Amino acid sequence: MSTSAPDTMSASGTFAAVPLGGPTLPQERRMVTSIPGPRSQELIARKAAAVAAGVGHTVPIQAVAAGGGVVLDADGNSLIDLGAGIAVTTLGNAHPKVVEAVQAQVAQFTHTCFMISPYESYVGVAEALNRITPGDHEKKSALFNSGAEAVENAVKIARKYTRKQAVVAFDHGYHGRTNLTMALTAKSMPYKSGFGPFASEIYRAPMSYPFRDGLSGADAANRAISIIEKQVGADNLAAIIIEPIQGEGGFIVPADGFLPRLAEWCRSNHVVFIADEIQTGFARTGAMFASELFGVVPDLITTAKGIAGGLPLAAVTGRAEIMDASHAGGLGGTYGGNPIACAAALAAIDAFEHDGLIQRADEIGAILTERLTAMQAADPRVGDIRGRGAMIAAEFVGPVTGEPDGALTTAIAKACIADGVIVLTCGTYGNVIRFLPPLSISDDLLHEGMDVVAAALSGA
Ligand code: PLZ
Repeated sequence: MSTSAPDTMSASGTFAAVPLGGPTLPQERRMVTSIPGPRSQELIARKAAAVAAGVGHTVPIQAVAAGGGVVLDADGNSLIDLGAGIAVTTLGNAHPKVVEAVQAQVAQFTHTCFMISPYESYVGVAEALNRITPGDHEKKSALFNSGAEAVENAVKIARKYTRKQAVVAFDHGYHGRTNLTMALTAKSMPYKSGFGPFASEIYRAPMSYPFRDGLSGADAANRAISIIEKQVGADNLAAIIIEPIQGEGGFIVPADGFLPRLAEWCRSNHVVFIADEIQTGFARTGAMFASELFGVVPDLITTAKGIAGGLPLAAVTGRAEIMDASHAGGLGGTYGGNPIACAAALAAIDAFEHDGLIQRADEIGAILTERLTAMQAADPRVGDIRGRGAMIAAEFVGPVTGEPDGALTTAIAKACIADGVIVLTCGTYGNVIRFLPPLSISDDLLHEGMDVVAAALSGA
């Protein structure tokens, strides 16, 4: 790690010479100031004065560029990125293919509204999603702006198709912050507290959480199905929605057999099985979609985050007969499938399909797992290590009690950030650190990041 000031900073303190993101940024952890440095502090103060207090932040820096495996701040610090903007810049920030596609499109036209004057890139993204999502049945897609909006629309579509109303979501599930998706989200603080009343006809079933419930997939599925049958009734149930690996809820990987059994129950009961792959999609888990890892073919799948290399885009993709149940004009939105976001998505999907990223996710996962396993062998506070591909987490517990240790987790995350490594926490009990690096990170940088995590753990 170099501590000298970056040669890219001009006398006036601007970053004229810093390449605008992309893999040409120096791939190094470089701490020039403590975090936050003076320029970052200035921005954080302006933020406090100008931005609503409810919009939080995890890393107190002013980001000025990002690419490969680093985020640069305005003070010249270069932080190792193990969060990818919450699983968004899976390809790497400002990926050259995405930059090129966006630049070409933005100079051509920025908006017509697809519902007014359709354009090719929207249709191209729909075709690509229909092709790469699990299952070889006939599929259709609709595009939106955010994950929450995609989830809202998946529920609309399922209700219209089944002519039923109830929706089941799962313990620890996260589906967004809009009114309907808050109702689907499990955790009260910070997502729901004080923001009710919530949408009606939402019910919650127990998740398979092997580390805490010890149940087989079949037993966990039967437990959930029994509750659904008793408390909701298949006759009333339009859909169940589940993240194949839960994201915000703690990177919970269900036991084998859990998802297939639920999907099969849905099929026999005219209930739409919705896989929320907003966090797990697009090579993140070492498969194009995590559903594939569990052998399930969802009726509907929601995607966002990694889909467009950082531009806001989201989608619902699924069985044509379900997707087509809505009347013309029933689905849409002014910006849904914006042409710049669609151009970015076409470039991103091309990279996901052709640039070896699925394999890279597994390589990154192997390094993360090996490093965390070594930490666990030396420290019983590392209770569980889980995940797939480049979506790996460690759950921290009291070594004797096995109780969640949120305070320890917060302390480790804070120490990592202070030392120039961006990590994110998650979990119902706030006791999970999740690792979601961009797949463009180098092995060396990833190892250096994990060295910092290991030091933070032993110091905490
Ligand atoms: N479904 C599975 O992971 C977004 C939220 C961070 P939006 N997760 C990050 C936060 O604190 O707001 C997410 C997800 C899953 C839905 C969503 C919602 O996606 O694009 O944030 O609306």
